[in-house]
Amino acid sequence: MKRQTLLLAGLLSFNMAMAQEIKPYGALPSKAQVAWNDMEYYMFIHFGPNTFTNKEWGHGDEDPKVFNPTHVDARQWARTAKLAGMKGIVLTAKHHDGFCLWPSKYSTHTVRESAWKDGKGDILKELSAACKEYGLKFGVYLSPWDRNHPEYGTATYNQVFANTLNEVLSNYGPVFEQWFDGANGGNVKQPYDWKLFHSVVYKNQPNAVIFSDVGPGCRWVGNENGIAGTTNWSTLNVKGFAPGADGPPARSLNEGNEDGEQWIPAECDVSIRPGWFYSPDTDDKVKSVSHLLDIYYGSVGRNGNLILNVPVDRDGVIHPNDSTRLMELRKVLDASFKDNLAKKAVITATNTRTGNAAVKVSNLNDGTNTTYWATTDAAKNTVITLTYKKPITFNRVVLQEYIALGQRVQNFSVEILENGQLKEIAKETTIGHKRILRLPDYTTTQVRINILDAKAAPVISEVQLYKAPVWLATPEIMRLKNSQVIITCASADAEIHYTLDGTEPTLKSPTKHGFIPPVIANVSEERRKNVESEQSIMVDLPRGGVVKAKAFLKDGSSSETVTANFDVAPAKWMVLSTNAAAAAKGIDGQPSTVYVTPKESAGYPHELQIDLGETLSLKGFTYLPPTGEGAKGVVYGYEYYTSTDGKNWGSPVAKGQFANIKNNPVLQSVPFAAVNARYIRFVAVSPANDGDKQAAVAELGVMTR
Ligand code: FUL
Ligand code: CA
Repeated sequence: MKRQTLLLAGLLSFNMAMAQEIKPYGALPSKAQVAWNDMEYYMFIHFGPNTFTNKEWGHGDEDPKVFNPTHVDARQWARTAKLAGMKGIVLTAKHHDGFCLWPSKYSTHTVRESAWKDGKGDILKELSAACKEYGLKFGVYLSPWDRNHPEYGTATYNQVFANTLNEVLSNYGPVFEQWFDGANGGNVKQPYDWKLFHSVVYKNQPNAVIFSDVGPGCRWVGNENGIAGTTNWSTLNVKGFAPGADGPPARSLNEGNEDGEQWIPAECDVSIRPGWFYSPDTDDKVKSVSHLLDIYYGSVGRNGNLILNVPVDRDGVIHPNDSTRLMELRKVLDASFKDNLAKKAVITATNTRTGNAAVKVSNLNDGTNTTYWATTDAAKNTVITLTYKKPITFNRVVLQEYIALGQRVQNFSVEILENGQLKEIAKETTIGHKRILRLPDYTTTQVRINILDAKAAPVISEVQLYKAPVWLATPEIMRLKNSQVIITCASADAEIHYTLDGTEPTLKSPTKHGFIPPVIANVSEERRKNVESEQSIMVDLPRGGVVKAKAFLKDGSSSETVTANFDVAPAKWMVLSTNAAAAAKGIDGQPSTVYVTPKESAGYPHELQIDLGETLSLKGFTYLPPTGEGAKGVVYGYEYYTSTDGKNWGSPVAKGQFANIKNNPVLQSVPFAAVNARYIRFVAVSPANDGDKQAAVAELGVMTR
């Protein structure tokens, strides 16, 4: 009898413990993936022969002697990353040209064959040591696509690549991330042995997170702009998909799959310049702090990690334009997340789970995401309330889920108390590792977070509120077809000043207000949201030139300076080839209007003939492809002809492929030997996306300087 009672009591307490324990939900992260998500922000470095040849994709036939940085300083890279608040560095150990930044035994296209340090150097050795010194994690990018290796495209190449990987992963200490690039723009397609490659990674680095379109550690976010979906699940369905061209659709990569079968969180990759490799041409095109803030909130703020590329230059250091920008960004981020106002709140919640010692409401505002709060399993519509005696003003909400137990929240909203009434100020979907909402200033004594739907009992680790300082938006410069330059600024009350002689604008530089023509539709949506008033300035620039603009506030504060370089304006240009009316969109000065060849046309090649209306000495051309998700008609192979009479075109003055244009559809500049011409002919030879029959031109331009 006595024994039976004991047994019963034991069973009862066992049942109670079962009820209190939080059952994990769905696909779960590994310990390494949780640690990886906590890193949030780290550096990407592209460095190699392309740094010296102005290329994005080297052909592998370049003389290794071109790689000759004058004073490589990997400690400067690491110091810059550290001061920028980054947690690690991933380096392109081997890009598509096959060039190895270490003296690999398995290649003859390496630093050993280069002019740098008489062939005795090793970039991986220097960087891994510098990372260790500065307390940063170290990661490597190795492209399986190899345009140099003689065995590429043969049955023996996979083993060569496995050996190469093994060499890198066994010689330079711990590696937190192995970056596998899916790109393959060549004619030879090698069937990769991913199983073999992964086994080499895990054998050497069991805690490495493997990046690719389909993970398994983390996934590409589907664009090279660094922006994740507002809905972003860390789970993904990967059956039937492979890295590269066979990857999941862009939307799945961007938003994940709700209830996806594997935990493969998003990593947002983007370069601080238009291209991934250094080029002196982009020294004045380093992204503004405003743009980088959009990226930060669009990645870290949407349950993604941000890997920001900062290319090393020809000297072998991070260029001052880039490092200065990183420090400016750090300053703004530090100021934005300095004082967590949630810590001062009285915090309460409906439906707090009882009987589980780990669950506490006070864990929600203790400043760490290792502790959490949770509801009972049955709870629906849970509310977390932050109450203040005196009103607070905030404009950022940070939420975190305790992801070790799975991603759960599907819908939530934020409300404040205003004049005794509850007012909804935001309604969003997923949270995941971290969600940051950028809001206008709100002043209130009560903030409510409503968890509206969740896959299972919500488990939240942090609720934070901040008041970020206002960041004065950078002016935007654009030129219309009629050669008028318009400068706008999205910050209310800002006064724009500009220069046309390359000097830094000051309060003494010219300022002149015009009106905003309705064509100015291409300011980013993020920025539009906060627009309260806009102003614009018009300057006529038919022959081109450099425009610098800066916004100033009455209190003396100012924005960053923005620079735009224009060549001859398309004011007199006319399309001579077919579909002239539609094709005019390709020469209207507007990046947002795009000429796409008709759907029913036969397919490639396509061409555009233009009368420039005058004879010019041409030194190159520019092609702006359409951007945006699923853009049709991005051109890969091209030929470019010129003529003095519009009839005789001769042989092309330039031909080739726009490297990496599929994933990074930015402005392409192709220089060629100077030639006098009045007519130009752009031939689209092949598409960037296999099977695409259409060709598209957002803008075609000439280079006369
Ligand atoms: C892409 C590559 O093709 C680019 O060159 C760059 O390395 C980028 C990060 O990944 O797939
Ligand atoms: Ca256009």
